[in-house]
Amino acid sequence: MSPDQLVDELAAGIAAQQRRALARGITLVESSRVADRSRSDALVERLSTHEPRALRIGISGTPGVGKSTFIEAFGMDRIEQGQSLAVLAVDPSSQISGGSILGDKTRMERLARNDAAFIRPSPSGGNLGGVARRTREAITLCEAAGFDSIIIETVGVGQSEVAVEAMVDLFILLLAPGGGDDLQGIKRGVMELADIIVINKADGEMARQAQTTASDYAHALSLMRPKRSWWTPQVVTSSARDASIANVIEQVERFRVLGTDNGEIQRSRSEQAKEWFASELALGWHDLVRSDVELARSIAELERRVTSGERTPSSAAREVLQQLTSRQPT
Ligand SMILES: Nc1nc2c(ncn2[C@@H]2O[C@H](COP(=O)(O)OP(=O)(O)OP(=O)(O)O)[C@@H](O)[C@H]2O)c(=O)[nH]1
Ligand SMILES: [Mg+2]
Repeated sequence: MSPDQLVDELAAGIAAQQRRALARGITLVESSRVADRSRSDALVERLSTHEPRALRIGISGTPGVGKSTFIEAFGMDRIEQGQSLAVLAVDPSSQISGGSILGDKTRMERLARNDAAFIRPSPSGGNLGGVARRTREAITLCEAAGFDSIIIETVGVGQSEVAVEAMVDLFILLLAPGGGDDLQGIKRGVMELADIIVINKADGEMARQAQTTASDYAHALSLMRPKRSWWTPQVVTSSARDASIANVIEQVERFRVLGTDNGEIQRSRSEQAKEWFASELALGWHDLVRSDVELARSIAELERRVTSGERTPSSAAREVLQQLTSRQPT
């Protein structure tokens, strides 16, 4: 099969909502083979739309806080409402721990068996930047395959939340009850990313503690500058065990309706696309320099001179750019 035929076939299959084509398409965008890159770009370009179709939801939280269990409950609820969803599980620790993929499969048992759901673990290869790059494209493919919601699950390790937040419409942070004064060591910067903070496992003995924790966070949030002009971050309690995730669903729906009606979800996507373009350019620049021995050597030499004070940073930078622009295209 010629490369073009492959792209045609996958694009048609994905648009026709075929699982197998979607899975193969995601494998293609995740491929690190140079030869696959242009096909993958062609496929993504073919399938991207400017109009938001699905709601893209990021869900993050520390290991064991209940992300997978929550997503299963959330997903089953959506399915009962006649909707479909895709779950992309990005695990930045997968190389070290062997990943939570097995755990996720068992904890999302009902979802995994349901035809209205599509679950896909994303290996990170230990490179978070790489994950972000490919996960965005996987989202595009899932959206083209017609899912109503796309969930990106990531284990919170600081950096991963930032990467995920930049590719979703709505960011949910799951926290455990308790934690006391230091607010569970959650960095302020991560809290600021959240549209909805869920105090999870609000059941049994932890139910009351969860309420206190929710008040603490609501107070902390009220002192921060809200991320969006049109949405005040919400703090809600939730329990997947008691099947009481209605609080969260209500807020997600409110967000979806508001953000769709006022056009802000669309606007935020345009902004994200612009930033994505900038980061692709920066990454491309890195790749270019790394693969060009002569240029890399010259930069290393200029860096040495800048460090020793023989050259100024700006003139050295200009020299590199001049070298680049004076080249004959190969
Ligand atoms: N009491 C209670 N326990 C819960 C709830 N949700 C999840 N758990 C339990 O918490 C543990 C971790 O749940 P997971 O859903 O696997 O958590 P996770 O955040 O996906 O974990 P990782 O993927 O390993 O980061 C399991 O033993 C669950 O049974 C809840 O709402 N209430
Ligand atoms: Mg999990």
